[in-house]
Amino acid sequence: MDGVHSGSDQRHPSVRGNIFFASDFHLGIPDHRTSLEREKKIVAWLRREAPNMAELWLLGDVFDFWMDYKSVVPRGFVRLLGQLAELTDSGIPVHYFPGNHDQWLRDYFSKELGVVVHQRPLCVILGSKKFFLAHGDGLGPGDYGYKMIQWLFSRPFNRWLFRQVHPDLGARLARFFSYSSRHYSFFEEPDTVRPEKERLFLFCQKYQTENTPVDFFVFGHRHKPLWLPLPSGGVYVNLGDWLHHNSYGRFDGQQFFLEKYSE
Ligand SMILES: [Mn+2]
Repeated sequence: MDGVHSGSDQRHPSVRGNIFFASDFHLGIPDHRTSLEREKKIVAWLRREAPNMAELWLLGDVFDFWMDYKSVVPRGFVRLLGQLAELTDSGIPVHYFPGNHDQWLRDYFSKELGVVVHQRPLCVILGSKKFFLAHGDGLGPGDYGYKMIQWLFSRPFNRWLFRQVHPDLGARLARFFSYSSRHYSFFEEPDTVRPEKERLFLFCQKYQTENTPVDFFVFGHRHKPLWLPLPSGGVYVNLGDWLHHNSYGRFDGQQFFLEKYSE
């Protein structure tokens, strides 16, 4: 498949401890106080798991808006940023797939925080299982308007142009776009999930018939924790979000669990 890193599957033959997966924290919304409470909860969760954490995979939309300027860091989020640095400093690999809300990442996360940033979906073997990992936006059939906007946003010249806008104004513009996209992804589909209508489910089904099958497709983006076994084998897992569900994935090297954090 185009754009997937699968040529040289990274191999992590033995997993010591747990590999954690989470997405869609959307830090920054709906207001400072609520976002800060959520951030503290996420950090408490990471601290709790850290002693037994083999790896951490962040599957996008960690921030409702993130922009890597050349010399300016967006205000806020210091607790999470500090916690990520602490994890990588202690030798725990942290991976990050930018989502549609935090796609404007350049090298701050890799240089400053030691985080491995993945700009494309990734096929990877973890423990005894094969995983397909991505944020999940733009995959599956249809959705052409959205795909076109994402394509425009991904052009290096357009990104350069956006960085020329004053950060205060840039952040306001981004909040505007981010609102439209959030509105879109939250309300477009009904509450009950019908697999035959679920774009990512259709994507997984197609992928399984055209490629070496994988055991777990793990995505964010949908804001609904989902565990949907595929007819041709494997499971489509959606990590949910931390706006409503505080949900995350845990893989112990053999089995994958979809869990919820409670204090
Ligand atoms: Mn999201």
